[in-house]
Amino acid sequence: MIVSENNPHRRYNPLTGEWILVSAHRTSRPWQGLKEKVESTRPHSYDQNCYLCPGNLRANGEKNPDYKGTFVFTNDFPALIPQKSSSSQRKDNSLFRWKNVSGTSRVICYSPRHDLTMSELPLSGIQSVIETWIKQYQELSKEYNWVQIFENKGDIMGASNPHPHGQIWSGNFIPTQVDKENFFLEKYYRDHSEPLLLAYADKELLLKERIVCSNESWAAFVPFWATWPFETIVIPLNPLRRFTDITTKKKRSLAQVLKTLLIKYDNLFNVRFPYSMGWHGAPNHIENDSHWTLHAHFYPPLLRSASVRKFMVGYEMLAEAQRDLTPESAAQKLAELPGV
Ligand code: H2U
Ligand code: ZN
Repeated sequence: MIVSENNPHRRYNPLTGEWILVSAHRTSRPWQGLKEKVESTRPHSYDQNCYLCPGNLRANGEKNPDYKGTFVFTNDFPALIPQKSSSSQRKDNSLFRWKNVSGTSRVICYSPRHDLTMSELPLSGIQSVIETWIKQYQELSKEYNWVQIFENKGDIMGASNPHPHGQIWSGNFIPTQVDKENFFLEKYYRDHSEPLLLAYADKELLLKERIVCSNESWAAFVPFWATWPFETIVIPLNPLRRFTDITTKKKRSLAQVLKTLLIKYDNLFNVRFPYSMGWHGAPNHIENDSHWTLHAHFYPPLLRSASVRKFMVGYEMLAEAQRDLTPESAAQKLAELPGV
């Protein structure tokens, strides 16, 4: 280990240029604060009040088809909508800048089953979700610079419904987080002549300190610079810049790694493990994208148990992010758990 684990130290996130404070000794402090509600009953396989179940009415009165696999529809309350005058930009005062944006928001139901989260879907079901992500990405990329595929899972992450679903927001602009990654990935590529994330994954596979699970094509790590207690990053082990580069074989192996990772998450605190997750790959219509590697971030909020979450408050809001549990202990805990 190159850092002294138990002494407070800072780690650098090469994807964002930000530092994080690691104070491992604090995990033993007492907790008398908020305990999250832990769901005690499982949902049924069909819920007549669910706006995502097959055949049901959505909030805007539209009826879902009797779908059998995945189902995608345009969000009835979209954050982004197609707009004509999208290039207009007001800059008459540098303190009050704003831009028009054009885009679209979609919802993707992973399965007709109301009760199964992605970890509980069969491998073929996860593969269908991956195929839907790719198809949506392909279609939306024709028009939009950035296609953000993501999922909020669990009440604690603001998911509005237990029915397994994710979202896709696409727009004609590069969002802030992605712009930051693009900047740092490009800088690393200029300085080292290799993509940052491929170099990082190679090194992690040799070090074996933060691997959660892996196969011949993909690996999940708790990144050295993780902010959330059980944050992970899923990286391909060969060059893949964007979703459309994934071959059939790599779809299968991605489904396997996702399934193992998600089952381990569920086994950690014996709950349907909540998180926000999403995919980052090369933005569309940029001149050079050799520095990009497709990858997924998983940001779970839980810290010590199903009911005690990590809050990003105080020092984190005002100074910089801080974590108690080291990324190495988090990875070890996850690695040791059954993935089946
Ligand atoms: P979240 O669970 O991550 O909030 O995603 C659900 C989305 O589904 C949410 O963005 C949309 C909400 O706007 N929605 C519809 O489009 N139609 C509905 O009938 C209800 C919810
Ligand atoms: Zn449902």
